Amino acid sequence: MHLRSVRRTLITTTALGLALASAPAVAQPRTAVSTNAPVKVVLTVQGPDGRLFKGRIKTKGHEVTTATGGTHACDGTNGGAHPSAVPTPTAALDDAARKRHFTWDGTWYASFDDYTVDTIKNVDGGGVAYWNISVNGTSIPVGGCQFKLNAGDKVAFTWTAF
Ligand code: B12
Repeated sequence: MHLRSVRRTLITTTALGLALASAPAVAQPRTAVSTNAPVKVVLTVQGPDGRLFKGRIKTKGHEVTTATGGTHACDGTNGGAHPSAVPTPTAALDDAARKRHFTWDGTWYASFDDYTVDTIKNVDGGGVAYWNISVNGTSIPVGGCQFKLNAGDKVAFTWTAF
């Protein structure tokens, strides 16, 4: 009786082990993956005396070069904001500048791993204002190379008095 019980337990355990080993892998839930595929956004540059630029720009995160700040990544990985490259506001400005042949300049701050955008089309803050960066009407809480853009976003660089 005792032997039969042990054998039954062994058979059940083996069968269970085999069933688990051959069970199909449990499907992983799909999570939103950040990609650096190009997105189209609407970029506006609003200066002190009116609009300096408005257009639809195809953009992705990329390395940028400024006269004052040098060459650095501007793809959302700045400051560890995103684990992989994504489109960003400052990269969108850079794409617009290259495609529509205007200039911008920015200072690199290693402490933030980001630029401040200081001059667009040779317009600076003149000590009384700065270039505010907003996306869909909201001022972004991080630098322009750290914020992730999505397709259709409205990106604005607005000359704003302190
Ligand atoms: C004052 C200030 C500003 C001033 C700086 C000029 C001035 N007249 O003083 C102005 C108004 C220009 C400014 C702008 C912005 N700022 Co600011 N600012 C500050 C603040 C309150 C104090 C900085 C300071 O004086 N430190 C003391 C001095 C001695 O140290 P410092 O290193 O020399 O300071 C310089 C830098 O901080 C730099 N700076 C200021 N803001 C930013 C933002 C970025 C992204 C970078 C790279 C550098 C930078 O300007 C300072 C003066 O030269 C900090 C908050 C804080 N408590 O640190 C936020 C702060 C640095 N700013 C911040 C942000 C997000 C911005 C903007 C991107 C906001 C926006 N949506 O437009 C813009 C920059 C836009 C652009 N053109 O690129 C964030 C940065 C967060 C991050 N991880 O990137 C902070 C930390 C506020 C926050 N959200 O918590 N800012």
